[in-house]
Amino acid sequence: MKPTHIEHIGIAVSSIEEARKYYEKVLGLECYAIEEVPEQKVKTAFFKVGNTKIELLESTDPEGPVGKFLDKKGPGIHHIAFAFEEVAPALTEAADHGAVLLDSKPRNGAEGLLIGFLHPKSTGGVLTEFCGGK
Ligand code: CMX
Repeated sequence: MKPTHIEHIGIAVSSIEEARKYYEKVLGLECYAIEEVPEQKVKTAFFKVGNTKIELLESTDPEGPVGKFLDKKGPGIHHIAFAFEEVAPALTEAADHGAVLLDSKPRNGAEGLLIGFLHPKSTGGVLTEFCGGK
């Protein structure tokens, strides 16, 4: 099962208010949504670039996934998200090929999409998200 496109690239930032200046002033992109996701312990800001989005991720808790990432690696690319027509079979197929699932079945993510993460140790060091429908 092939992804249809890169849905978004997640970028860990220390502060959305600071980081958004680059995307808005240098790249000329428009922030179309800012949303807190308490269960992920992040605040997010979204920008569209064609069919793909940039998701800025600011931590709301040092013990959350982005808080720990920032502490260890500093700001930078946190994850890449691939879009699939159907997420559940894509996750099953990835697991059959040796990927380690952080979500054994899809859960609800932003913008009404289903999402599931793959452990970076099983994807060449890149935290990977599958997202899409069904
Ligand atoms: N990219 C690449 N490697 C990463 C990583 C990332 N984003 N986050 C952690 N790692 C590495 C760690 O550096 C560590 O490497 P070493 O063993 O070489 O030191 C390894 O993965 C395992 O780290 P860990 O300490 O066992 O695990 P963590 O507690 O840091 O958790 C992870 C890592 C990926 C399991 C966790 O962050 C996770 O479950 N992520 C999925 C959910 C998520 O990231 N949510 C935030 C975004 C939500 C959104 O987009 O809305």
